Amino acid sequence: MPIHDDSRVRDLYEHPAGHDIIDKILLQMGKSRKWITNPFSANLRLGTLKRLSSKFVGEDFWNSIYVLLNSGEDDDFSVQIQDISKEKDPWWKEAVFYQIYPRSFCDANGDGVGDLAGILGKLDYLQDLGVDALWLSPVYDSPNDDNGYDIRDYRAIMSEMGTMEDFDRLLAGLKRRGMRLIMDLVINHTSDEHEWFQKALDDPDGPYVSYYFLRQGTEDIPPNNWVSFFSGPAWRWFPEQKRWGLHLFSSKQMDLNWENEAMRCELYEMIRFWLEKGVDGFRLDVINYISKRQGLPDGNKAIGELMQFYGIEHYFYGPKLHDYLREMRKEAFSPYDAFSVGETPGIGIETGRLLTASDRGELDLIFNFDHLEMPGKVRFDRYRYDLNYLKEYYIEYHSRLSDKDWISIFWDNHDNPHMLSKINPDPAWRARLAKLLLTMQLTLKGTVFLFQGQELGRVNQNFQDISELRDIESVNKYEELLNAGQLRTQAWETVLAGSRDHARVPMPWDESRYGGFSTVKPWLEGRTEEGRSVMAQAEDPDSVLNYAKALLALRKEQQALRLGEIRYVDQKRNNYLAYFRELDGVAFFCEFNLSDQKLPRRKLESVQAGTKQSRYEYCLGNVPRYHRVGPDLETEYLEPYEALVYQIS
Ligand code: ISL
Ligand code: CA
Repeated sequence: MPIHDDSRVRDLYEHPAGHDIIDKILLQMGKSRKWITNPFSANLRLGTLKRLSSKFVGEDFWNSIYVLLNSGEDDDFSVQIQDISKEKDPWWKEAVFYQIYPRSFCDANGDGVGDLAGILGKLDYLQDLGVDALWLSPVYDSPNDDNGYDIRDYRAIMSEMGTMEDFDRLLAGLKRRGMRLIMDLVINHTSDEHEWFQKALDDPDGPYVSYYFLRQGTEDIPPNNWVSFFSGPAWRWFPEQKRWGLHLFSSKQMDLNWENEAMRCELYEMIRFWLEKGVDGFRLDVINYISKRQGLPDGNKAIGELMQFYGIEHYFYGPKLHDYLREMRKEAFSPYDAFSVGETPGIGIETGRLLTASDRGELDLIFNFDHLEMPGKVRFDRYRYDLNYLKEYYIEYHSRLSDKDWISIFWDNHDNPHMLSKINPDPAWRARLAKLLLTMQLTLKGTVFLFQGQELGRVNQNFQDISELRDIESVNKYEELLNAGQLRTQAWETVLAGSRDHARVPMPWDESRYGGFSTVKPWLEGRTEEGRSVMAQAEDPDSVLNYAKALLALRKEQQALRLGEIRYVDQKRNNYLAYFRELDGVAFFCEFNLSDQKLPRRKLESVQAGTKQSRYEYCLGNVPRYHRVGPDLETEYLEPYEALVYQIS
């Protein structure tokens, strides 16, 4: 249904993309959904709202939103596509993935950079931990302007990572252990050193020019006002060619033009090359950015200010996104029954469902990022994250899903400081909180993606100075803040709060000088902490590592924890999270204290509503005192950050 001035706010909120945009705006402003859902607002004509808000955002704001909403071709759930996965519960729904950031995992040849041979040497560790599949951040040939997210050659291995033989050995090692592998597919952009881009520069009339966005012009005015995620304009001037090239990320990451069919075909062929080798699927980098609005119009000012990036409304959910994804699935993924998880910054619940519903033939899963920061906050803010928000996020998310939807569950990745540190950096709670987060992650309903080191309860680093950071985003941002007139101390505070390098410091394997990661100074140094290494934790029965193993083993044993329905109880109670997971008569009860204070506990009967069984058997918890069955469970308090899992019979 088209959205126009005569539509009501209610209509807008019923439109999938409209819903997500409103949610995003509210989130960004730190406002509650009640702003929109109360009957007065819901009934408001958009034309009226436009008039009322014109003073703040200008008329253009609403026109930009209309364009965005009315350009999607299939924005409803009625489109049902061929190519439905045959299985009702494919393997990836039950899997626990483990993300490896290869530069920082293990360095086998002593040059300070992690490599494939290093990963190969740790496969027993990973199998023993109990994960089912690995996701490798990029290991392709790259000049490493953005640590491999700038690919020079999709079919070659980065020299620092090793060789194709190392890769084949790694894949074989995984298969032998019954584990799977997904790779990182970065196809929104390539390195400027990629052969295609080089050819585009060399031959201004040749076929490769339209593989990218290269626009003729003059040096003083870029083609539009879009900005890069890594600071500055999204356009780079090529003086020899007198052309501007679009790059949403670093100036060495040139955006590919997906309108070009030949380019798309080459990508699909490359995907098949890896699937032929036997990889099980891909994580697709910023895949929702691949379709840019025709003509690349200027970004709306109000939207730009609100979202902090100009131009975003023209590509975060572009007009041909669904078409491209379907084509790619058909041409490359389906023939191999390969798995896909899209990294989709800015995509909300409803648009996410459109991208992943099992009968739409697009992606299998996405990463939705709305839970990583509290409403009104961005990654570079320093604040305490309230776990009650995480709870509300999942209650809402799960309530919106149908049988055709499935979601991913993750707290950490290579682009974010650790969730644990945001919630409570006090070292006294570190191990307990790490265990609580793992317990939630492994018992909520969805596919789990762990990030390396989560099993150790890793936290943010106390980097001292910008010279210690390596990430291009951090380095550019610091520069940008100084140029904008901030003091060094101020700029540093900001960068330190949000730097992606917190997640990228090397894994600590043992207690030696460089943590057993390498024999020499690593490419990015973290502080060594006594007793936190894999080796030390393996020996400590109460360690986060051993807890993680027990939890993974429990999940592996219990189908109800993987596929079971989720039913939240006592939802309104602050600082308290509780839910049942149920499948074929097997039930689990998970209970959490989300605060650092003791929480008076309800009698179990009061939360049992709807469950006939009554015997609660303790399975696991992060406070060692509930090793009992039956009425003893009715202890009066939950300890700070306590997490408990019971089986009910
Ligand atoms: O860190 C961010 C920039 O502010 C995120 O928005 C991040 O860039 C975004 O989630 C996309 O991330 C992915 O693509 C980037 C790469 O740098 C990230 O490491 C990758 O995960 C460009 O390829
Ligand atoms: Ca190395």
